[in-house]
This record gives sequence, structure tokens and C-alpha cells, in this order.
Amino acid sequence: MKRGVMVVRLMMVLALAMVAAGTIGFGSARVVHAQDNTSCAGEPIGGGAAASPAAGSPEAMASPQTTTDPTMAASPAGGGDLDIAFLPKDVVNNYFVTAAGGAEEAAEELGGQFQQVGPQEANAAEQVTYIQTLTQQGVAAIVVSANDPNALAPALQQAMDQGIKVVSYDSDVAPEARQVFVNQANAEQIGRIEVQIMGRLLNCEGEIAILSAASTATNQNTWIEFMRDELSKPGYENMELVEVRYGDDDPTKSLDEAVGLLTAFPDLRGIISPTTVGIAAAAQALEQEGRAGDVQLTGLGTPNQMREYVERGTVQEFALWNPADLGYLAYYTAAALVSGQITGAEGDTFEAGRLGSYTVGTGGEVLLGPPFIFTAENIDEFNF
Ligand code: RAM
Repeated sequence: MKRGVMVVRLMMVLALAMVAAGTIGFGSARVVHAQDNTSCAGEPIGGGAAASPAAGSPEAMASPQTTTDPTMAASPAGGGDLDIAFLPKDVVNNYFVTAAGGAEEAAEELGGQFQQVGPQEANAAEQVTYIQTLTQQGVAAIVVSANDPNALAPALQQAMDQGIKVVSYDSDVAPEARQVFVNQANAEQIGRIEVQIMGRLLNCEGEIAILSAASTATNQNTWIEFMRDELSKPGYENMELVEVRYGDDDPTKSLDEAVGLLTAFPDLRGIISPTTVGIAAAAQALEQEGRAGDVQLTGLGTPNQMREYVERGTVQEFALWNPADLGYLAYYTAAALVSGQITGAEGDTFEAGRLGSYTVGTGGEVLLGPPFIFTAENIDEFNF
């Protein structure tokens, strides 16, 4: 390991230990105490045991771990057969560009091929066309993040009928239209943690709104269900969800919708945006409308897109996972399917290079790890 990398990792371990010890709190503009790790419903923020800091830590996210030999990974079929295509919601979104970087890294390790294709805007109909083209090309596997779980299903099933392996990642398709779903983090935890953070920022009081991605996006819709459920718990009586709007992962539309929320609800105290595009646009809206600080914002964002807003105090905390690791794991999963090492059945296990060993769970799901909360104190440790 290079010396610089080691120093960075050591600093991250130290920061993690300080977080665990309560030396570093979450949130920046106000003094944060240990009890701030408890939600409005009196439960641990992040869901307790399942959100173990070790797995979501900067150290775990930051970089290659050298404990697992990548050559142990799936390659009995030979590199030439690993013709794996990624089809994200759109190819412009930084989140998917970062995920593609991880997939490329995996392809290099396995001697496979990688291509990323997809629409310029998050659009299910266009994704169908890409699936059909990839099917005609006879790729070995399609790895897809769905703008709509059902609209994509028939085309994916046709691909599967031709022997093409299908992996969904990030945003699932209907289960019968893929072998494995590589989930970035437990959906329930992702949904609840965002409401829990907002509760912490608002002291459990005030009107809130959600700015989502596409109205048909599988991942966001699942998270929003858990957000509603969290809000229904005793302790949240004074927090009211007044509206859910959709910015379609389009920066301009997301900005317009965020401004629209501020105008339509003058008493709004908080916005939750469970999309990296939406949260960045909402932060811009708060600053542009002079509402930063007055309206709290959290959700899911990338450190690089959110850094300036955190530095200016517009955003105090938000969550995510490492999209590069997600792409890396999705590629390894597809490779394991192509080589026949796994079929996608519950209990199948495989090695995913530097991330170690994974097991397919119920419903054909492979889980990357828990979400991680970014704050002013830790954001500079991340670069993605
Ligand atoms: C956007 C996309 C993606 C989602 C992230 C959090 O980049 O909607 O699907 O997982 O946000």
C-alpha cells in the first residue's frame, strides 16, 4: 500500500474512532450531544446494529482493501466471455459516472470488458431501446438501474431468454426480470435515516417536503415508503410531510421543483431529497432564494457535489454509500453469474475482489453495506 494511502486510511480510522467515542458529533452549526444520536421516536439513528460504523465507515468506503485476492473471483469462463454492459438511469449523472469507475476497476481485475450505455436523461422508454440493442449484440450480461421497474421488465426477460444474465443495481427492476439485485444499502435504513436526520435538524418539529427523482423510480419510491412509516411513529407528531415532488434527476427541473416548494409552503422547515441530483439542486435553491438555514436540507448526496454547501452551512448532514463500490460489486456479481459460479439463488456466495465475500440473500439481493452520514467534520475525507 502506498504511504499516502496508508496515512489517509489511518486518519479515517482515527476519525471513525472519534465518532464512535462521541468526540465528533453529527451536525456543524449547533452543538451536538450524544443524545442527538437518538431519533424523534427514541430509537438509535441509523437503526442500531445494522448500521454498524465499521461497514459504513470512511475506511471501509475509501479504498481498496488488500485482504482478498482478486484472482479468486469469478473467472472460470475466461476474460473474453465477460462482455458486461452497464445501463444506468442516465449516463450524465455523476453518481453513475462514479459507479462506472468502480465497474471498470472490476473489469480490469477480471480481464473482462466494460461498456456503459444509456439515455442522457433518466427515461425508462429509452432504457428499453438500449436493452433491445444490447440483446441484439449478445452481450454476456446487462447491469441496469431502473427508471421504472415494470416498463423495463419485458425487454429484460427477452434478454434473459437469450441467455443474457441480468443484474439490477441501485434501482431494482421487477424481480422476475433479473437474476440478482445489488442493493447499495438496506432500503429501510436509507428511508428511515433521512427522516431521523431531519428530525434531529428540526428538533422534531415543522413542515417538511420531499424532492425525489422520477415518480416511477424503484429505489426512491421504496425509500419514501419507509420515510412515511418513520414519520408515522410516535415522536413525529409535530413533523408533517406536506408534499412529494419529482425532479426526475434533472438538475433544472429539480431546481424548479425545489423553488416551487419554497413558494407553495411558506412555513416549510425542511426538505428531504433522496437523490444526489435533487439534493444538490435543492441546496442551490435554498441559497438562491435566501432560505439557507431557515429551511433545513438533507437526503442522499455525493460528497463532491455537496462539499460547498456543507462548507457554507447550507447543509449540515446527508447520507450515501460509495457509488464506485456499488459499480465494482455489481460487475463482480454479473461476472459470477456469467461464469456460472452463482445462479442468483439465495445462499450463493462469491468473492468480489477488494470488497471480500458476498452471499445472495432473500429475493436475489446482494447488499453492499449500510449508509454513511457525511458532515462538515468528515466530508473532506471523501473524494467522489
Ligand atoms: C441519484 C439517482 C440514484 C440514487 C442516488 C441516491 O443519483 O437517483 O438512483 O441511488 O441519487
